[in-house]
Amino acid sequence: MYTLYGAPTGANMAAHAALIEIGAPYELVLVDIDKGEHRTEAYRKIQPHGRVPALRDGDLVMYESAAILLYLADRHPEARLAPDLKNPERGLFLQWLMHMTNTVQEHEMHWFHPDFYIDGAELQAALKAHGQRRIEESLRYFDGVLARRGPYLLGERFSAADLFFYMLAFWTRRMPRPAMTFASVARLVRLVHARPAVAQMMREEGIVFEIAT
Ligand SMILES: N[C@@H](CCC(=O)N[C@@H](CS)C(=O)NCC(=O)O)C(=O)O
Repeated sequence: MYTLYGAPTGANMAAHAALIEIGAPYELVLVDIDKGEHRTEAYRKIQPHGRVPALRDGDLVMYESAAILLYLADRHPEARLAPDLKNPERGLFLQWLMHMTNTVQEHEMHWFHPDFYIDGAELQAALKAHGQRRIEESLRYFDGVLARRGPYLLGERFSAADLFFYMLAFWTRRMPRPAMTFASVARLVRLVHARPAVAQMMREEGIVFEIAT
């Protein structure tokens, strides 16, 4: 039995959908960020940095959404969420997952939370604008990759990396240039959005994301 700690629309979305794809029993524990539950001493014993998500699997407690996704994919090879260790596609899978978490997700953080990085309204506005430009550059880049060898990040094969991509794309929905305005990105988002596991994840988190499929 897994326990996933998360907040609606938080960085837990991809791991949450993966748990459903896998069909493993899990409990979703919602952490109320608005009430500051993520900063309590009790929650910091689970996630020392006061962030969501975190995953409990027996004695293991771990965090970082991409690491959780990889862990789940590897623990359940039958769900085919990641190419296996001997498959050369594994390299690309890792590349996309790492690139998304340490580059694209970071630009999104600059847009959502410039206050985490720098003090002063003017500097924060500049960082936010910079983040926005970098996100758009990333989306344009992914759009080209997916146009050439989509519809998924690994071509014809769906993987956990697509769940992570979906989460990042979802977060852009209120940005000046949302992911859905890039044709091949939108095609991937629609495919992932149509998966029953993703629909269930959205229901369980109480998220409404209406896109034409
Ligand atoms: N790199 C981390 C980032 C986690 C993260 O920033 N989570 C946000 C929600 S999306 C959070 O907990 N924010 C609360 C806060 O930082 O105060 C991951 O992907 O797990």
